[in-house]
Amino acid sequence: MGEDPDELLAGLFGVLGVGSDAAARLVDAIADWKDDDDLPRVNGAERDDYKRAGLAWVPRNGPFEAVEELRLVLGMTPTLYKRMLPFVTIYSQSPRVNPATAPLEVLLAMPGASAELITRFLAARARTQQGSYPRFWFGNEETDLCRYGNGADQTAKSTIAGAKAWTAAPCSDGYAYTSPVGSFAANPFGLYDMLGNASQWTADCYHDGYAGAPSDGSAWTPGARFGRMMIAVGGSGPVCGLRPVRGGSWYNFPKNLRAAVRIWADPDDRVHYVGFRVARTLTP
Ligand SMILES: [Ca+2]
Repeated sequence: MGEDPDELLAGLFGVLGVGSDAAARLVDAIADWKDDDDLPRVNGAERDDYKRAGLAWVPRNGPFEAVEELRLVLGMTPTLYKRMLPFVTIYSQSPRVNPATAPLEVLLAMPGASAELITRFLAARARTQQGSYPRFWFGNEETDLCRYGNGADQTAKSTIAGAKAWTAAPCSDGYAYTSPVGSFAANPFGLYDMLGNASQWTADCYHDGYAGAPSDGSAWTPGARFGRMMIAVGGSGPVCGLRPVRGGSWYNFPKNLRAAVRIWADPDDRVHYVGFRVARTLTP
């Protein structure tokens, strides 16, 4: 969504119940307050208008220095000022909306926003809050892990020498080490072994965060910047040296049997708990 400040303001006034004519006057008056000339916009107000209104002050003709200045803009009422206060702030640069934290009123004020779109967006945003998803794709119970994948479990504890002290799932999945593909229940997409058994190589280059990641599900390879860990292990130059592995393995305890948990590894590494998934692109 675009973020033209005037459109954003007009939208906010609309959400706050201001009629469109009054909103247009306020938007222009606020712009006139900030711009450095004395030429009023079509619906705006400059020095002469303030004088004609009998006010003791004139527009600043510069950026707002405090949000309280809004009270002085011609056409602003104390009631409206109070109502818009929670949704406005003074920016040193151009106004921006942070969709991750913006309240409903501001989201609705964004150009192109519709109630339906914002409702869907808020539902999606709520799902990204901590605790809004289960630990595992099938729920939260560690005792269910043994139905859906092969992790460090009671079988491993009783079979593998030195595993007695492992933190393991409180159930037996029947396999101490790797298991044949498809030994456990599939997920709702029909995919097997999405947690446990062997951790999966991914095509992504390792990044230390998700900012800038592709949103279409494609591998994050071009222009890979260094993650902190790549620097820590002495990587040099813009290469894709480390790649994430995900999903956990027969060797991992419940905390790490999740797709969201990733570790990095060098593609040259050969580790007994890391494998790869063969995929085929189907044409409809
Ligand atoms: Ca196991």
